[in-house]
Amino acid sequence: MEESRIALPIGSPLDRFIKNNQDDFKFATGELSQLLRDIALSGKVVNREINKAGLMNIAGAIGTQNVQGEDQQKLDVLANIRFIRALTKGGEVCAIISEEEDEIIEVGNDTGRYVVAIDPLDGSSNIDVNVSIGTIFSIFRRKSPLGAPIEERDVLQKGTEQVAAGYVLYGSSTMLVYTTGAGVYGFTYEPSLGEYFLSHNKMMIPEDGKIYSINEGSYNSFEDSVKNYLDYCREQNYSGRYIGSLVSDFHRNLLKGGIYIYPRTAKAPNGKLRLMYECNALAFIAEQAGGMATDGERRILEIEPTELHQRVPYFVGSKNMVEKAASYF
Ligand code: P6P
Repeated sequence: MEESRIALPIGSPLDRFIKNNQDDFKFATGELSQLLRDIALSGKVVNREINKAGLMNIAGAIGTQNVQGEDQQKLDVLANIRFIRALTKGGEVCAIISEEEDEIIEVGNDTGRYVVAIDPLDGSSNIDVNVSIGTIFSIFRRKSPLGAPIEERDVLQKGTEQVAAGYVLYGSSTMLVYTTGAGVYGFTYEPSLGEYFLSHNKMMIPEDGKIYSINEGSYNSFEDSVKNYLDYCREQNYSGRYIGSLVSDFHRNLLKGGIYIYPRTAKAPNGKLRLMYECNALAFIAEQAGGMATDGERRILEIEPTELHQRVPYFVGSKNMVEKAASYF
């Protein structure tokens, strides 16, 4: 096999890619570069800590619960600290909302023009069993004037107001996938060089797929519309693939085609996933890649948030599959 087929040319490093595509970001390129650099750097640090979790006493729960009432894992707390510290030091952010924090974090940068909504480490209960996990982030512009106190309208913004969004996937390789509204780009981290390199240019999700991701253990409490769609998936001989880590399931479906569903259940009457720092970001990515994201009836990006940790039912992935699922509502 000639060398070129196994030694693929290395893609652009992240910084150079952002500079080369500056027209894609309607605000100052330097601000986006700094924001993505802060997130990318935190991703490198968290990646290192995840890779050593088995060797250092940082796996497992720490005995506290977050605002969601979920047991906090040591790496949840560590990742939360890393991202908040990096975004604060970067100077571009004025406020952060995080899955791990009850309230809005005002970072004290009065000149910061951006607000970041983040799930520092989604799927963290999988850390102890060495299953891939991820960080999910959304970036908004603040609405209130620079220097003025942070207002609720700065953080509770519809998904359509996102200026950028993405995720870091700590998998067999660590990847940063993001969009600024001009397509979806995937960067693979090369630890030996400490750089992310473009590996997936202009990612597009297949319009159709044969993979559905849902926790069928909750089948008995699903609405009939969801049960009817699952019956359809079985009739079509689709494959059920559910890692229990949203970013991993989403990323596989983005590459191969598929649908991820977290519907209303008895335990989660409004669904489990959070609008502000899980659903909006992946909905933005999905739509930019030609896919769709709804709560079964409404476009996710159009949902007006009413509270920081609001949950919504979630259907995201290949356009034709999400439309088919929605046809049962
Ligand atoms: P369940 C992880 O806690 C998470 O937020 C997603 O990453 C994942 O898809 C889902 O919840 C798993 O939830 O109820 O199926 O265990």
